[in-house]
Amino acid sequence: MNTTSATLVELFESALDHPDRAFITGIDGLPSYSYGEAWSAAGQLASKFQQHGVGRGDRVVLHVAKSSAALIVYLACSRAGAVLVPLNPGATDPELAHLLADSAPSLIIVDDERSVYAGAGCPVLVLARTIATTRQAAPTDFVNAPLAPNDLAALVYTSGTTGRPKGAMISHANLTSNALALVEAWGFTSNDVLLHALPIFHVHGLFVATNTVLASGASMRLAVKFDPDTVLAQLPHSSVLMGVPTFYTRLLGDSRFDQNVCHTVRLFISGSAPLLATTHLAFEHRTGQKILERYGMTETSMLTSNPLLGPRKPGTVGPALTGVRVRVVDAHTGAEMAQGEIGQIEVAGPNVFSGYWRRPDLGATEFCADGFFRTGDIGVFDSDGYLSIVGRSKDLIISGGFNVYPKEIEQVIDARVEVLESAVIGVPDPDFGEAVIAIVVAAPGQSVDPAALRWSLRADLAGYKLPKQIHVVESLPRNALGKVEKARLRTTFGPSVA
Ligand code: MCA
Ligand code: AMP
Repeated sequence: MNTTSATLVELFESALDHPDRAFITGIDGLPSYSYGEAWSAAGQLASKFQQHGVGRGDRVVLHVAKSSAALIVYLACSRAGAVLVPLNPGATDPELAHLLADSAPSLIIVDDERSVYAGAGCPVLVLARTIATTRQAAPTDFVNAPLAPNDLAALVYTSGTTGRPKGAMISHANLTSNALALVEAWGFTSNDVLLHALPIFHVHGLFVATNTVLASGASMRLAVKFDPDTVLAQLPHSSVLMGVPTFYTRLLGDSRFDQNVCHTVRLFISGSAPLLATTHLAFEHRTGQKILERYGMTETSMLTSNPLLGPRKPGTVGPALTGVRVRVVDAHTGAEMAQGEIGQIEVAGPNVFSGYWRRPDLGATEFCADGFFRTGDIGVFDSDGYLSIVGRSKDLIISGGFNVYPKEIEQVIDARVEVLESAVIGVPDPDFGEAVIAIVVAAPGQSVDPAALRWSLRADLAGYKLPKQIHVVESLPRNALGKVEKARLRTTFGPSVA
């Protein structure tokens, strides 16, 4: 298959030469699908989408808990030529209202009816019911909608420093080129069994995990979520685990996790957040295996990876993947830095998205004149061409592998009558890597009750964005230019957080 010009449908079709092979083996009570069954079910669902007027380029919002059926929706969107918009099942109504208004879907697929969906003015389908009825009624000989590799496959929302989430426009070619690069880099074959315990509303669980399986004709054991008991029971039936660092620190915290439990596993992969070198070494000590760390972004899919066969260096994310260009540049001049010198990471390649949905204004700031995308990460190459990420120029907190942009949380907190202003920071956390905390100043004549404020924020913010602690202060420290000194706040409030 041509690595820069395939569609997801072609990737899927290439696995159909063995239709009886397991694609999804459901655990936790989830249904299983062979490749042939998944193809038929996706066709039946795509036919239903068409009956609702969904055509090429139309957005289909998917707002459901993780399930096998949700992955069938992903495939159905491709067969129908539609653009999948996966949303966090834990998103609150105010978060959803923005995402629906911005993505302007033609169809919404949900678990349960909610009044907020009505605002989108399009049909709403309940997933379980729809899958059940389409499997009985709809024809299985669905003819795929016309599709080109540069057509959009997905809009994935990511907040960024501007506060409100924006949709990264990801094409079929972006996804398939990356899937094939990862199959090559990680040696995936049809004999592999991926233990899938990641959420599927984001790039790691939805694209990295699912597409490497699809592109190699492998199979996945699909768990509803990461749970140590489930993972320990399933590892002996698996050959690969993909996770965020919290998966690995939680496994290491369980005395049942040892060499025996992982004797069938050939590869443990970590990404989405920095894996501490100490975790890498503790893991090797416990299991005899070295975690393979890689680096990527929503906008770019995967960029670099430690090698399957060569040395895996703790604290690095490895060299660039095949076809991906990564450079480290001076923030002011744009000149490329020498090896060993720290600078801004910029990337280009068939995997890199085309821009943000309905935000052409961001093109000039996010992309360089020669097309490289500015990641906002700061890094350095070593003499072997391995990249290390040493910081971020963007104000971002990564908690348990989820990105939290302080601006978004600050805007919600600042809108409370009792609050004058707030600053949201990330502090070291042994479980989530970083934890979100908020420092607030009460409005004149008002007082802030941290517990009550935290409780009220639940109505507006998904669980992982909720500050784990709220501290009330008289005023925020500011520099001469009036900018809040977050580094000082991190020093003051950081180390004491459990
Ligand atoms: C859950 N909570 C969290 C998080 N997850 N808080 C902070 N950070 C989190 N990541 C909240 C819950 O709402 C709950 O709040 C409380 O913490 C306890 O939840 P717990 O049961 O411990 O959490 P969990 O359900 O076990 O989830 C932890 C998790 C999960 C397994 C680490 O967050 C996870 O699966 N993370 C993976 C994220 C991921 O896939 N990222 C990829 C993004 P309360 O008690 O107040 O109700 S894609 C990406 O980053 C790029 C492309 C890349 O490179 O991959
Ligand atoms: P997201 O916006 O969820 O796609 O997150 C992308 C960001 O996660 C990147 O820009 C990095 O800051 C961070 N990231 C992903 N993988 C790693 C890693 N292995 N080490 C450090 N940071 C990472």
